[in-house]
Amino acid sequence: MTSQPQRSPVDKFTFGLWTVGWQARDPFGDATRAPIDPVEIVTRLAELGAYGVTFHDDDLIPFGSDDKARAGHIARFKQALERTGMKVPMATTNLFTHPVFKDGAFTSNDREVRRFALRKVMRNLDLAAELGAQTYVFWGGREGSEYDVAKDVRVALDRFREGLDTLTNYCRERSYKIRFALEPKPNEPRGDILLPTIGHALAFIDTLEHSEMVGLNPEVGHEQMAGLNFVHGIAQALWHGKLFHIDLNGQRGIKYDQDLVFGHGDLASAFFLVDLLETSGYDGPRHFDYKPSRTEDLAGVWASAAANMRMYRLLRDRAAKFRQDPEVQAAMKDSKLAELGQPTLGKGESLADLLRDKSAYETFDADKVAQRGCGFVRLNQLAMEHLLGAR
Ligand code: DIG
Ligand code: MN
Ligand code: MN
Repeated sequence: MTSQPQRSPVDKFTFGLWTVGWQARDPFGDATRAPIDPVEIVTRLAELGAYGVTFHDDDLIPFGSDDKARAGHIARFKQALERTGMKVPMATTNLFTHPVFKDGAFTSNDREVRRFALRKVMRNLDLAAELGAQTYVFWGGREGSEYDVAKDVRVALDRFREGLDTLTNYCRERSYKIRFALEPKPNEPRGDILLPTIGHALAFIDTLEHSEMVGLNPEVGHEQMAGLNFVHGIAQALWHGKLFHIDLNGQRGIKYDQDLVFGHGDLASAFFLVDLLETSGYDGPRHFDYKPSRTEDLAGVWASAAANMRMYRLLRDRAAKFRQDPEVQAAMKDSKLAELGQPTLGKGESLADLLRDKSAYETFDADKVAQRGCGFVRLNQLAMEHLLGAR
C-alpha cells in the first residue's frame, strides 16, 4: 500500500462521483462517454487538488448488487480514499433512477415503494456514517407530479415528513453524527417537484420532529430555474442557520437544468455568491454538482472539473480585492450599507418615544429625502470592474 501522499488541499472542494462520471446520456441522445471507475474518479480528482468526493449509493454500488459485490465495491473505494487522502463529507441516495421510483420515493402513492425507499436510505446512511460523512442530502427529484389530480400535496407532505422523521430517528438511535440537507428544485424530472425552492423547504423543515438536524443543500441552477435570485436564497438560508451544504454550478436562465461549470452561467451572481460565502463564515464544502457538457471527451471532463475550482478561486480573489478597495469602501458608505445594520428603533426606545419623535413623521420631509441618490449603480460598476480584473 503506497503511503498517503502529502496532500493538504487548502480548499474544501468536493465533487459528486456522478458529476465527472456522467456518461452524457440525455433525453434525446445516447451516452457519448464510457463509464469511469469510481477509483479512477477519486484518483484523478485528488490529482486535480480536490478535497473530497460525494456519492449516491448507486454511483458506488450498482443497483441490485449482492452483498459480496457490494463489499468489494466499498473496499476498493475505501482503499482509494486511504491512498489519496480524499474525504467523503457528504452522501446521498439515488431515489430517482430506478423505474420503481417513477412516482416518487417518500411520496409515491404506492406504500410498498415508500417503505423500500426508507430501507434504501437507511442502508446508505450506515455506509455514510462508516465513511465519516457529516451531511446527508435529500434531493427529492421524483417527489412530485405532472397532474394536480394525481397527488394531494397536503398528504404527500405528510408522507415526506414521516419519511424524514423516521430517518432522523434512525440516525439518533445509532448516534450518527449526520445532519440532513434538503435540496430544492422546482421541476425536472417531474413536472412539478415538491419543496421547489429554498423558501418552501425552510417552511417544511420547521414542521419536522427533529428540525435542528435538518437544513438545506441549495443548488445554484435550481433556484435560477425558478427565476429566483440565488444569492438572496443563500443569504436567507444563512440567516436561518440552515446552510448545511451547497451545490455549485452554472445555469443560463429559466430553462432545463444545465448543471454548467460553476460561474459559466450568471457570472455576476457567482461573484456575489462567493463574496457572501467567504464573508459569512460558512465553513462547509464547496461542492460542485455539475455535468461536463455532452460535447466533451475524457480530457474535457477533467478540464471541466479543474475549471470549477479555478472559477471559484478567481472569484474569491476578486471579491476579496473588491472589499479591500478604498474606493469601494467609500462607495459602500455613500450607499449607507452599514446603516442598514443599525436597528430602526434606538436602544430602549419605546413606542411612546417613537410616537413623540416629530422628526420621524410630523416634520419628516418625504419629498426632500426622496431626492437622495443611493449610488448603487456606481457601487455595482466598481464590483463589475473588479470582476473583470479592470481594477
Ligand atoms: C441533483 O442536483 C441532485 C442529485 O445529483 C443529488 O441527489 C444531489 C446531491 O447534491 N443533487
Ligand atoms: Mn442540477
Ligand atoms: Mn444537486
